[in-house]
Amino acid sequence: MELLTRLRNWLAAENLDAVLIASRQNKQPHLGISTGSGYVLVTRKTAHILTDFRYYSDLASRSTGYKMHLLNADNPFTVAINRLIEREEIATLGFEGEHVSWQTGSQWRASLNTTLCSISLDALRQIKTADEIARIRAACDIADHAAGHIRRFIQPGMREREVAAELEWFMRQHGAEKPAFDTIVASGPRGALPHGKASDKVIIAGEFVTIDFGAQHQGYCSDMTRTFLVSGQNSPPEAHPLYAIYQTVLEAQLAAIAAIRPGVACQEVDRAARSVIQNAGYGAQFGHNTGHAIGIDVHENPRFSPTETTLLQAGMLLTVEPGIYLEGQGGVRIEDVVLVTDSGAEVLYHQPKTLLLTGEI
Ligand SMILES: [Mn+2]
Repeated sequence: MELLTRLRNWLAAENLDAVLIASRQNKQPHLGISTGSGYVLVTRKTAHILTDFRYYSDLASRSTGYKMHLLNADNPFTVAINRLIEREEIATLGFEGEHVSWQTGSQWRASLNTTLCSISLDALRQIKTADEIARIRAACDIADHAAGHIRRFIQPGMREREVAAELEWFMRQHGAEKPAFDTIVASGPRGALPHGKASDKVIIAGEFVTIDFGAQHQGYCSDMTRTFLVSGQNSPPEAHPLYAIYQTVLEAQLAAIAAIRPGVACQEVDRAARSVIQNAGYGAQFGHNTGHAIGIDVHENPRFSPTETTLLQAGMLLTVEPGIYLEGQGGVRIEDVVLVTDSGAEVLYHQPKTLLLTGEI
């Protein structure tokens, strides 16, 4: 009931009689599954799930505290909602304007007998419950384990796509429902592409390879990046031409983590990382945010961006992932998921962050 209590406190604060939830991500905590179909309606006193034949019995068996409504040709959405609007005297109804298409919104405005208000439920998802933290922790454990496996697996001569396939297979075998997003494997010059999805490029000895991936577990995501040096050349990691930028990214990543604690503005954490990279002369080669919140979606709010003024609170989970990208040469990114605790930050991964060679134990 914590979820509904939180939502009803929010309804009171927003002066709304009810909220109609249509987005996959905001329905998930109510439904227990991820689906784009169906709706959740929460009023000050009651809660409803409206869905069709395909989901009805599954959702009815999962949910407690919600009245179930079967949508079909005799009871279409508009009729069912208008009946509830009348019965529960809903004068103001919040809906997720950023998730509802213009076409649907226009139709609702024309057909629903209430005043519609565009709202965002993002803020309600920023502080995770103990159950959500446990699920994200488990998703992170799968990724952490997979990072160690894939580092030992990578050999010169493999294609990036083979590495991605092995990584995703491993995560599935260890409890992931699916990858949290398209796996990035970017080797050599492709490392300069921050979102270089795994390609047919062959990985060569002496290249850096950046792997950015995550697991979805029980509906929650992890997100992790490590950059490795591909073995097969005899020179030590310290002799690599990109070693200095690796060390700079690592220093920036550690500085950002050290800045995290409740009450600190997100932009201060971004600044902690960005100033290290700027002072090393690579400010222009770090063209993205330092991190983002994570949960049901891989990318949630708030962000560790230069302009984000949101203050950190215990129970938030965010990534810390600075990088440096040198066009034509390669790149480095290192990413952890961090839980904001009462006194600071807990990093949810245990894999080392020093520059490591692939293949070795
Ligand atoms: Mn990320």
